[in-house]
Amino acid sequence: MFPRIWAVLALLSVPAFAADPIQPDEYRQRRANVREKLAKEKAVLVLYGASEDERGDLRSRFFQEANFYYLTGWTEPGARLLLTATDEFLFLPPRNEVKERYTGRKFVPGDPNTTGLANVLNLNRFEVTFFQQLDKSEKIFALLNINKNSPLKRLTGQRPIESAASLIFPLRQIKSPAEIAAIQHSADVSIAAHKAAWLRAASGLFEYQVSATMTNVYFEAGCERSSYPPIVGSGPNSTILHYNRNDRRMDAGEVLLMDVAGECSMYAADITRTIPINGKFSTRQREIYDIVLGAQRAAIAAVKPGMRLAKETENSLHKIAFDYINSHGKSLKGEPLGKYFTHGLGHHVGLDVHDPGAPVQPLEAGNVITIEPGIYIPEEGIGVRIEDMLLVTETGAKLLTAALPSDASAVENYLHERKR
Ligand SMILES: [Mn+2]
Repeated sequence: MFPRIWAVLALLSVPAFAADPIQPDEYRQRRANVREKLAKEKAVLVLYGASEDERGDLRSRFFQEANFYYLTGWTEPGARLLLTATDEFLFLPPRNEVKERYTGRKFVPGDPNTTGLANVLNLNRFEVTFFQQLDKSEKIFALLNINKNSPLKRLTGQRPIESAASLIFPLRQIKSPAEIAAIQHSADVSIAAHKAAWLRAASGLFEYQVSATMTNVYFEAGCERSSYPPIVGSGPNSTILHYNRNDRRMDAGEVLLMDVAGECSMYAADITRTIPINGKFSTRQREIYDIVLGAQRAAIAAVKPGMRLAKETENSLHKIAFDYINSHGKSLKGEPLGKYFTHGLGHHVGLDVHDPGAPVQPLEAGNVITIEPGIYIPEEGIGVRIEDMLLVTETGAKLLTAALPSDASAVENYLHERKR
C-alpha cells in the first residue's frame, strides 16, 4: 500500500514552470532573423494572429497561431503582425467592453508598451501602414494556407503573395536552449503521466479512465492542453493508429497502447508506450514488442545530422526501422512483418506536435524529433508502438524521454510495483 502511495506522490511532484519560458529578447532575435531575410528579398511579411471566435463552439479556450506566437509571444486574440527589413508593427483590436466583460481587459495601443515590439498600433491603422511599407518593397510574404488571408488578397490585388513558410519554418526547426528546456519540461510531465497510467491500468478499467489519470497529471502540473487527443487503445484498439474514442473496457491478457502527452507553455510533447495490462507480456506480445523496440533502437542509434525521416530516400532512418521489422519475426501466415508498420517513422515536435519539417529534409543539430516505429496486427489484436523524443546533436542525438523505460522487462518490473 505505502509504496504505491509514495510512488504516486513522487510522480505528481513535477516542478512548476514559467508561464512563458522564452525571454522577450529571444522573440526580438527571431524577428530580427526574419527581417534579415526580408531585407534580402526586398519584402514585407504579414501574419494574422488567431481570432477569439475562430472555432465558435465554446469548447476550446483561445490559443495563438503557432507562427504568430513564435515571432511575438503574443497571446491575445485578433492581432496582426507586419515585419519589414527595417521595422516591426503589432496591430491590436480596439477595446470592446462587451467582449471584455466575458474575457477580461485586453491590452490596447496606448497602454504602456510591454509587448516587446517597437510599434504597437490600432488595427484600423493596418491598411495605411501596410501600403506605406509596400511602396518600398517588391514582395509580400504571408501564410497562404490560412483562410483569414483572403482580406490580404483583396488588399494586394494582383500582387502575388509568397508563402512565409520558407522564412519562418527553417527557424522553427532549430530549437534554442530555452525551447529545448520547455520541450524537456513537457516531456518530463508527460513521462509522469505515463508512469501514473502504468500504476492505474488494470483489467476491468475503461480506456477513458486511464486517459483521465494521464491528463490529470499534466493539467495538475499547469500544462494548458493535450498535445493531441489522448490515444488509449486496449486489445484490438491498439491496432488503430489514431484511435481516440477511449471507451472500451480492457481485459487481462491484452496490450494497452498509450499515445498521450501534454502541451506546456505552448510546447508539445509526444510519447507512446505499450504495456501488458496484467503486468506480463504473453510470449507473442513480447516477441512483437521486442521487434518494435529493436527497430526503434536501430533507428535511434543512427540519428545524426544528414539522416532523414523519410521512406524512399538516401540516409533513410525509416528504412533502418522497416528493414529491422521486416527481417525479424513472422505473421501467423509466415509473412514478414514489414507490412504491419504502416505509418511514418517520426516527425519534428515543438510549438506544434507535428512541427514544420518535411521528412525528406536532412536532419540538423537542434532539431527535436520523434522516433516511433510500430507493428499493428489486427488479426491478432496486437498493436505495439514505442515513441520517444530526441534532440539531434552535432554527433548524434540526445534522448529526451530516457526517464520512461521502454525495455520490456523494465516495463514489467514497473508494473509489478502496483501489486504490492
Ligand atoms: Mn508522434
